[in-house]
Parts: sequence; structure tokens; C-alpha cells
Amino acid sequence: MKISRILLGAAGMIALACGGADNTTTTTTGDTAAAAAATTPTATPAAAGTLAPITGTTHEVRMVFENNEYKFVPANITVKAGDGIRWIMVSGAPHNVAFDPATIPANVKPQLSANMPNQISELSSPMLINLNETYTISFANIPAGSYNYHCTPHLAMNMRGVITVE
Ligand SMILES: [Cu+2]
Repeated sequence: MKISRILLGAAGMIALACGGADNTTTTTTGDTAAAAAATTPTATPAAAGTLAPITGTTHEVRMVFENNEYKFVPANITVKAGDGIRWIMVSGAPHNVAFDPATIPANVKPQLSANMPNQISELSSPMLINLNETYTISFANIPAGSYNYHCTPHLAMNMRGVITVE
């Protein structure tokens, strides 16, 4: 009597242990897979579509036609994470701020695009036509790196700039 109870008990515990282990493994795997499936699609568009506001300094770049040259002044600018740049139309309009999508890394493009309102084409700002008209881009959440840009109407005249995000 005692022996069979012990055996039954032991068998029961083994069965429970096995069952428990199986269930735990299955449940964990299922949950992880479900969590990954649920997280990945929601997180990516949220990150891609949300403008990250400027939290630091807003720098100014003038768009000018001077000495027979179309240029961004300064053409090279370094900003810190969270800074922004405001382009201002001074002379020689129309001008815009355009990044060649082919030169912008895949991990930068979604946030840069989210930080550029009213694009006329991928990563291209609208045209600034009037004196003192401005266009501002936040570089918050943009990975450190150097990014080339140009003015679409004056690309052939070499109106180019470089933004370095520290
Ligand atoms: Cu221009």
C-alpha cells in the first residue's frame, strides 16, 4: 500500500514536472514569437512617422545668390543631437533643401523624412520663394554622421551643403 502510493506519487510528480516543463517551454516560445510579431510592425511605423522636435539650438543657414554663385551660407554646418537648422531665403530664389535619397542610410531615412514637413518629393523641401521665407528641419533622433544636401533648382550650379550631426 505504502509502496504503491509512493510510486504513484513519484509518477505523478514526474508527469507534472514533464507536463509543466512542456507547457512552460511552449508558452514561452509562443509568447515571445507573439510579442515579437506584435511589437515589430507597430514600433517601426511609429518611429518612422513621428517628428522628433528640436530640443537644442536652432542654427541658421542663408540661401543666397552672391558674386554670381548660388550657395548655402554656411555650406558646412555641425549640429548636436537635438539641434535644428532653419534655412532662410535671402536672394536668388527659388531654393530648397533636398537630400538625395540614395545617399541617406536606411537607418536615417525614416526619421529624417518624419522631420521634414511638406516634402515635394522624397526628402525634398518645398521651394522657398519669398524674402525671409524659412524652412526648418529638426535633427533630433538623427544618427550621428555627415549628410550631403543640395538645392534642386541650383544643383547644376553646385549649390550644395553638408550637415554633420555629432
Ligand atoms: Cu538654390
